[in-house]
Amino acid sequence: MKNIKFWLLLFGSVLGFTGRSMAQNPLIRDQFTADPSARVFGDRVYVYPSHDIKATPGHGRPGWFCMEDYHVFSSANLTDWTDHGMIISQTTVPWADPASYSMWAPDCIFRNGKYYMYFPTTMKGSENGRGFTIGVAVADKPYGPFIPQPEPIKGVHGIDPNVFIDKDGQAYLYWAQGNLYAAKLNENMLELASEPIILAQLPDKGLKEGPYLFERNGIYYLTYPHVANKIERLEYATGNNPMGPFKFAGVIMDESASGCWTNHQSIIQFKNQWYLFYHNDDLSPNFDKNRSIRCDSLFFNADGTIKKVIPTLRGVGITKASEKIQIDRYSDKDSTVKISFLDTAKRFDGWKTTFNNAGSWIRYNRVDFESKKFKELQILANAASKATIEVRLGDPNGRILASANIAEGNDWQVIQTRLASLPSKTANLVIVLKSGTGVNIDWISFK
Ligand code: FUB
Repeated sequence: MKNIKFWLLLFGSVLGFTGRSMAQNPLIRDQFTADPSARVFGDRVYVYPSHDIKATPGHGRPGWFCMEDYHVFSSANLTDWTDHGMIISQTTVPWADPASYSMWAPDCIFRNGKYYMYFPTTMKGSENGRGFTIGVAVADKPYGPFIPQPEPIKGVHGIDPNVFIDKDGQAYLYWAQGNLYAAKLNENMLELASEPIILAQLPDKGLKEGPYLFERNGIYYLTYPHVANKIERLEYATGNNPMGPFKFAGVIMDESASGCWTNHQSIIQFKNQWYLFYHNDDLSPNFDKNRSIRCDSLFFNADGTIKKVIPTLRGVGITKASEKIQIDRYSDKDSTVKISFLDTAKRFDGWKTTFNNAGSWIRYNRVDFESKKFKELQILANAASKATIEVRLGDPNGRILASANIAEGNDWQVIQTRLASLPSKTANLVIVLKSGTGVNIDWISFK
């Protein structure tokens, strides 16, 4: 068994697998992912998330987080994501309990030609999977193969490791155990170089975890999820030193509207834009321990404070007009348009959009027409009554690009219709129900 895992790890890290991943939220649609730690390495963004799975009898604790390994994902454009496969498993870390299913939020950083991945889990022999500690695995490439160190980092007890290297080369390790902790790291990145301190002057009530520190224009931003009310929201505090003191500065993202109890963030700048990576329970709305990672743009005010990020389904990527455009990952819609799973028993299949009222609309931004001479619109749809759908440019009264008639029937049909006009470059599309009712759309596409 150990050998099979080893070859899978090596095979995955060398070849890279492309899973179903999209230019919208959630980013990954063929497995559960959480706690995204995003990093810019070279000209790509790498995301190191937790990998939620469902506990099964004898494997993990039912009703609780269950994670046995890590995958890493990368993208050059935040649209097309490559799943590089499994990079660390609980069965290949010498000191870890191979059956604890508690490989929680990780992080990864580059130094002196090596990639250091930090991850929390429980030790062999620990009682009931309690008592997290943090280990390191080292690789020559951001996607592995990662070789775990024989022992965890001495003197660290907790979860959610995060590493920051300051301009002077000093590295710091942050982690959580009810409170947020920090210590300097040795040059070798494998040992503490100072006694851990508790990062004070944050809100003193309510669980805080998931520290993630970054620096911008001399300000050190300590970001963290905090249970200020009933579930976690993302907050930040600022200081002028990586070890603090940090002063509470505001909320980055409010509590999830869906009620997902946890959230967990990382913030990066990529090609002159700042991004917030976080998670929600998109693919598992009834069990918030099977989460999915997301990404939205983040902006600063002139004084360096962070503008609150409103979570979106549209996310940050560009969608090509020739692809299946999943309009259920909309930018805006009127309140009568409903989104639901195509099949609640197969949620990884995705969602559909339902229109019931003439005039109702949904907008999907940033579709790239690649200056191509598309001739036809295709729509995968079904309808409770004969209906007409229009695709317009920019707003519900914008220029008509195409108009499609959908016959009555439960079966999904691909409707093809000639285009009336065509945008030349990136456009925002508005899909409007002209007449009819009970119209479901899976996707639209230009040919
Ligand atoms: O994913 C397990 C735990 O949930 C993480 O370590 C926390 O940050 C929370 O997201």
